[in-house]
Amino acid sequence: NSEPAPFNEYEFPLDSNWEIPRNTLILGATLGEGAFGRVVMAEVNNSIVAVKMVKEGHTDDDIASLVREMEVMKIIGKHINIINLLGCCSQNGPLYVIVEFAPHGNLKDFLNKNRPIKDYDKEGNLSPPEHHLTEKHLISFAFQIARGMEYLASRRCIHRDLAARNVLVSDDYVMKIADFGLARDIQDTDYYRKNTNGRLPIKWMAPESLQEKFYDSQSDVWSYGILLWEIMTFGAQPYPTIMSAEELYSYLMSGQRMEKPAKCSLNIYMLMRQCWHFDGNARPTFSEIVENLDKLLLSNE
Ligand code: ACK
Repeated sequence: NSEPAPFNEYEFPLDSNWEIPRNTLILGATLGEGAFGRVVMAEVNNSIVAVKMVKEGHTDDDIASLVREMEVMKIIGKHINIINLLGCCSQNGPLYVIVEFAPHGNLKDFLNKNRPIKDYDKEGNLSPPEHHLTEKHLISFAFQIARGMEYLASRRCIHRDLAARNVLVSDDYVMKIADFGLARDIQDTDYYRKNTNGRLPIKWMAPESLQEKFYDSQSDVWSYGILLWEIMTFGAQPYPTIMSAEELYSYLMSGQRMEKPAKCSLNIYMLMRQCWHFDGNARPTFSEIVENLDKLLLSNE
């Protein structure tokens, strides 16, 4: 004599500051699926939003992670260079966490798509692509991400997985840091495995994170340096020949670092190298990075 399954699997406390009536939300296409959740495009009050939810076959832990992510976003507050929380549907049905929609997808794919391609005309001359990204665009991307990270760091938020794949591109080339509210189980050995795209997330990790699983804002700065390298290479793979965490750690221990990308000014490369100081305290803070890039942008005008 089994009980019928309840319609609502879970109950959440109502937070009237954020609750959006479920019937005002029109769900659309799935944008993608992450480790524990799904992101769906939706419309609410004539604007496009992104909705985070758990997948079928989720566990209680998956629900708890989504709730935690939402609560972290509430506490952190708004900034132009992060994906902001817009609201939620938490009553009488599955939990929907409603966030800003970024129409141009993740920064890595965006950079790959906008890679400068050599276009030869009939005479065999090189012609510039119609709307190509200039160095100034690239530095502005880096500046905006540093601003978002400066804000997160000021709110005591450590990202732990800052990479171009976790930055989303909004209209007018506005950069928005995503997934900063995710609780990352850093004890999880899966973190050292290749992700679904075959990338090793270890390549963004600071030595102290690789070695001792230690994370703070200064280890985020290391990852920011790798992200800066991704920007200046239009989304290339860092350390293409390195295959394991052990190999990466000894490479870094011996003082080796990635070379200056071909189309990268010395100023920006110097900033990358500062972010890759073995000692976290010797790396610049996000505020210092913002200041540095602000000056570079002004001098580039
Ligand atoms: O990397 P993507 O193209 O961008 O694929 C993932 C997928 O959903 C699963 O996370 C995309 N995505 C996540 N959040 C948003 C958002 N707020 N706006 C647009 N796309 C998003 C993400």
